[in-house]
Amino acid sequence: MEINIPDIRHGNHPEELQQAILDNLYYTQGKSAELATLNDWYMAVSYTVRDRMMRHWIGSLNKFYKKGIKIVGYLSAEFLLGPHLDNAMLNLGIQEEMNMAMRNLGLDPLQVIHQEEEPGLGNGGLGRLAACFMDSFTTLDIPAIGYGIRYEFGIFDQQIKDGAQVEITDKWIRFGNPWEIVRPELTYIVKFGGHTEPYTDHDGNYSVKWIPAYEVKGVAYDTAIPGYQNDAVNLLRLWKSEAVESFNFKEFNEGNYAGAVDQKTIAETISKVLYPNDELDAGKRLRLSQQYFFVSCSLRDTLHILQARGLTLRDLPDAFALQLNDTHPSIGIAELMRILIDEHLFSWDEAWGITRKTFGYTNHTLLPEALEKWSLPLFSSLLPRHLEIIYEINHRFLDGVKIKHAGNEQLLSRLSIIDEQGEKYVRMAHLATIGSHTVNGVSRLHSDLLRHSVLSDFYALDPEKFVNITNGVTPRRWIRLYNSSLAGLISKHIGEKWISHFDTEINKIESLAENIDFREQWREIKQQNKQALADLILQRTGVSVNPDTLFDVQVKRIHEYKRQHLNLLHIVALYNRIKKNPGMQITPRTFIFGGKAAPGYFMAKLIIRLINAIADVINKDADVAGRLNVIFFPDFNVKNSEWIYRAADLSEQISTAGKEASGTGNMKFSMNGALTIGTLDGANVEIMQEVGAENFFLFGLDAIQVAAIQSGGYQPAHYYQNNHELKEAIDMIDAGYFSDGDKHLFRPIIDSLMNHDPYLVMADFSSYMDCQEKVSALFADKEEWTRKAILNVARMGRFSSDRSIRDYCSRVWGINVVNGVG
Ligand code: 26Q
Repeated sequence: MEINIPDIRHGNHPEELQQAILDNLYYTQGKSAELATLNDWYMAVSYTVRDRMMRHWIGSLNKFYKKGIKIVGYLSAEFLLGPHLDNAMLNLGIQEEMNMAMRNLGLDPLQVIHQEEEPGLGNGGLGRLAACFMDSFTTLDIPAIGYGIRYEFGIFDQQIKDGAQVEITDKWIRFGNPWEIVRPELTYIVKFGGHTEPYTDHDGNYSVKWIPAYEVKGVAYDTAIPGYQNDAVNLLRLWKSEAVESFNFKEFNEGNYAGAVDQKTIAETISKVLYPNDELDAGKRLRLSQQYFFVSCSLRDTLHILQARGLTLRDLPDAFALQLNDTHPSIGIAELMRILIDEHLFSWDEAWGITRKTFGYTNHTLLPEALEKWSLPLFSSLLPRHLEIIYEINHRFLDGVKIKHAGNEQLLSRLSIIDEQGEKYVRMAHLATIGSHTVNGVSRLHSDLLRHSVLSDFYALDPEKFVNITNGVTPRRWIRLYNSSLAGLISKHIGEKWISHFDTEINKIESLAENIDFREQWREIKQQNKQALADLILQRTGVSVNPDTLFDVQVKRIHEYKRQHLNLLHIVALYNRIKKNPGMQITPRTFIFGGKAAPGYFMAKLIIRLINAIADVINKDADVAGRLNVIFFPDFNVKNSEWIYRAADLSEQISTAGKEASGTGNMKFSMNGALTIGTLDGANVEIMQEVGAENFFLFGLDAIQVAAIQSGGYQPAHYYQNNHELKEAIDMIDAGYFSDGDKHLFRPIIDSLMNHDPYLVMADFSSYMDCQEKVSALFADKEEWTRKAILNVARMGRFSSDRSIRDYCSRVWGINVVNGVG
């Protein structure tokens, strides 16, 4: 049936758009233009843009139901998308027209765009990676569905009160979300708890029935992810938990009925809030419920699509590639086995073959405290049938290992999915590794460390299973959208192809590094970006900073391993140098920090207080005025980052070598023309290799030296004794210089540094200081600095998430990418 879509919903002339905005305001929202608030206008504008995606959206949905193409199911507990509106306008190619339509209505387009509250459905790197990958999937025209959780409250908003972090609930859907479409007809029932009962089926086979204690309903909420000017759209399908209206009384014991009201609350709690921890597994029941909830809905959904395509369960590995974004969705391995065996009566071997061919596992961390493990009592009380299946997977896996390694009990206990030293746990990284066809790390170094540390026994058994896929970020959001002046300058010289073919095109600006006019324009843009950030800093913090100073920026989650306190020790040492020698020549700097601390992470929160304490003293001290400023930029998130990356001169990537799996902020800075000071950690190693060691400030111990020092009786106090600037800085903090004489406040940081220093801050201090000297010297040479900045951008092609996704397609998913090679 041919349906004529009225112009009002797809015309792209400014006048049509203007009329469409009014139309949405009136008919969709029931508001008159006279009474409309800024938020009403934002909603009307967003509906108007969404209408323009609908044709592609529906076209893409149809594509999911076509045979013969493999769909990627990207399973992730987090998607940190950032604001939709500007991105959607860019990708649809209607930015100018929409801006004109808004202006014609008397609206300020920037105000409308900045009205959007971002969906902060992630903690940091891992969630943002998922968002960049969604952008790349669609831009490369690869059919993909992102599966996750529609948290009612995303990552908390951060306020700073008296120098300390205060967490505010993130009420992102308070005023509605124009980008999602709820599908009340698309729901799945998820079971929890209870017990299992063996029985014999019609054919006399041993079977198991799971009798759950309660059930929860998952409702699909869809958001369109548009590709960059290619008419393609993919789907982000997030699940909201709701109580099932009617209980299946037969399946409930009489005694359980009274608990039905409690169960309703439990049901609605599951998708309530994002856990704000990253890199720390708390082992909480609700967290496991969240994971199982979204994975169960998502698997059922893929099987539904499979069926609708006229395929059978045996076709699953050819029809879908399911990627596990860390272990958070790894319960999916046991769930797919359960569905195949208990519900569809597959043999174990056949089910296992299908499962192993369907899943791939991406590891994002080596930190022991971040590796997910669930205590057996908790696991069996929530997912009794899955635990039985995991035992069976483990049993069969270890039996296989025994064939070659009989009697090696230690090896078997190291490989086992069940950790049996002391209290017993399910090790999710082991389940994910055993149940997947491919395991990948997120940078070359990280993948090597995976092979030779955490997963070394698995690597020895099956080396082919392990690959590296270095992370990347989307140049659409991170350059074109969030540094539009620089994007304009680049396009003026090499055209616009770099936006969709960054990896092969951006090096065309390399020769412009030698062009003095180009360098001049480049600097002008950087200067404007710095001025804009300075204005925002004044507005948000009340501190006035000078855009002529070197903007030295460290923005990322606050973590001891990321070593924000190493940065602070450098600042205090510089401060002391000036105090002792007020007339000295130094390169004036503005130090900018930003990042959230997990609410329960005491040391991280104390580091925020220390940053603010040091900022307070330095910003008020007339002796250093104009030469040193320290800023803590509150509430660092995707939206605020628009102002920050593009304004940076220097990018701080100073984690202890071997601890940062990849880092992606490092890529965003470098792509926006900041130079990096960094350790040989994560993707820094590859960034340095690409941009050239002469265009990168390297310092510190490497991962091998770190391991050696740590195993050889490291004594941090030794460095304190032997470096007077370090001693002085530590002593000042300890003596209460930055805390009005309070000697206790920062004692835990000092104690940790002096007695344990697990992240080798003390050992790397002098190398860091020396390297910062080189930074200061180079910054004084504007032309040389600019030349290096341009070369950084020109050589960052490899760090486009388009390249990452192509690598996944060829090395993990077995997908042929049509769009793409240049
Ligand atoms: C686990 C259990 C319970 C509650 C929370 C969690 C949890 C949540 C989020 C554990 C880890 C995370 C996030 C981890 C993360 O963002 N890792 C980062 O991933 C990036 C993308 O690969 C890398 O670039 C970073 O190096 C890595 O730190």
